[in-house]
Amino acid sequence: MAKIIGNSLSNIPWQEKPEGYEMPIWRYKSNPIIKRNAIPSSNSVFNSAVVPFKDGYAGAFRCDSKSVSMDIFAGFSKDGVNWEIEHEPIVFQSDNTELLKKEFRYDPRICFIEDRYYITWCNGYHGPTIGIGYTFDFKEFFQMENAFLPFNRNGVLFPRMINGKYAMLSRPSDNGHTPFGDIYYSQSNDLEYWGHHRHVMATIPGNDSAWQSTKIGPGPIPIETDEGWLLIYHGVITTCNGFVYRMGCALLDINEPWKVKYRSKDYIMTPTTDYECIGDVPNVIFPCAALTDADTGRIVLYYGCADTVTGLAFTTVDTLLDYLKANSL
Ligand code: BMA
Repeated sequence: MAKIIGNSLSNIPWQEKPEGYEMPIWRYKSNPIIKRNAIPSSNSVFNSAVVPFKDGYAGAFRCDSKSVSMDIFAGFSKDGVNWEIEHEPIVFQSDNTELLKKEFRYDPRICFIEDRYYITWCNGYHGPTIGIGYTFDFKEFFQMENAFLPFNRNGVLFPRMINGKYAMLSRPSDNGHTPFGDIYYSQSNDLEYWGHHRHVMATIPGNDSAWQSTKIGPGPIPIETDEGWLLIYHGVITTCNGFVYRMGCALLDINEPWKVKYRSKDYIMTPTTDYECIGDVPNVIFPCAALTDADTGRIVLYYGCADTVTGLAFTTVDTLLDYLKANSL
């Protein structure tokens, strides 16, 4: 039995694995939990992040508007399934007005570190880069310096310092629908200046694990276990009809997370349902958040479906690690 290092969260959403189901991740039966028109202005609500907050949950939601501009909105839930999303986007405060200029904001992650909730997102500042801000209460939000120069996407913080430094995974990219991309690890003393970059994982060329041959990117905040950091990530293949986004996982060394102990050869989840295969961008599943319960080892994933709606899926730390070890590259 592997152990999740973290809090007990006995009230996370949960459904048992269906009888005879073979894959390591199973879907919530009433998916999608958030529909495309969840707020009056939205065209789509997907690729969103949630965390435990007070006696329920809070989140940062990617809502693309009916003019199809991308922004992030705060939301609240008692049960993690039924969400009330604010009708106006998050407004960040900063003393520096240059920072607040934005072309777009999308694909948020939320990470509680020490005393506050840090939000990272893909921030349009002369192209995509990693924005960072924080909140204590999901009412007031403060923006910090962008972590990197453009171009970068998928900034994902670790939930504690490692070797005395804050740590972040990211995926350097280009200014468009990037046709390449590996995962890197960066370190910081203050969450402002990032360096000591390490390469974590590359795409897999050729035919061996082709679902992750074009680009990969970190998903939810890495889950600390007694065997290492459990990272769930997305992997992309280029087909004659465009990109297909699937999910994989890896186990990273606990003290040197740029060292990969296991990495899934087979994907752990692939678009199969109507709401994953049909939408604004078909055949996309894109995980951005996980809730975990240390007592039971349960993991609840929040993932964007076809760039249109938001789904919920379940697994456990043992289910995922057993599958990973049996199917590692
Ligand atoms: C990526 C990001 C994601 C999106 C995905 C599939 O480049 O823009 O937000 O889900 O493409 O379209």
